[in-house]
Amino acid sequence: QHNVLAAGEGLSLEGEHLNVAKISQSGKKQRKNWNVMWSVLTPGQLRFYKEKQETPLKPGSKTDVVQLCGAVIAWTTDKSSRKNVFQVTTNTGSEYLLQTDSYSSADKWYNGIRKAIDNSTKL
Ligand code: I3S
Repeated sequence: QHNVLAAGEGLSLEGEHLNVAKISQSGKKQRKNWNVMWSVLTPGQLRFYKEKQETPLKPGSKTDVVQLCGAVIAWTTDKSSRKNVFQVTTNTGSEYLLQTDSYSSADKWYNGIRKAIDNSTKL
């Protein structure tokens, strides 16, 4: 059975500043450090840019590319005192907290990332 889905439909979110804290890298816990990142969701990846105009391949780029295939997403209330926090855990054991004060914006990103995970995981 085929799942009919227009290419990229509902799977991309372009450009918004989100608060991001990477709390684990390859299964190793890291000190929580919130950064404002320009966030872009594409069908299989979540990208965080330090600058809005940053080009991905610029040398010394702070861009972080989160592979969504096999990732897990969940709202969390016990990893931060902030509101509207959700966690994305990659299949390589990196953990990111994402947050924004606007619930509607957080919910939009949560749902977009959840769909992108579902779609990249079943490919
Ligand atoms: O889970 P924590 O340690 O309470 O998280 C806080 C720390 O990351 C803190 O940084 P310092 O450890 O350098 O003070 C941040 O300033 C806080 O924002 C973190 O707590 P929230 O509840 O904002 O995630």
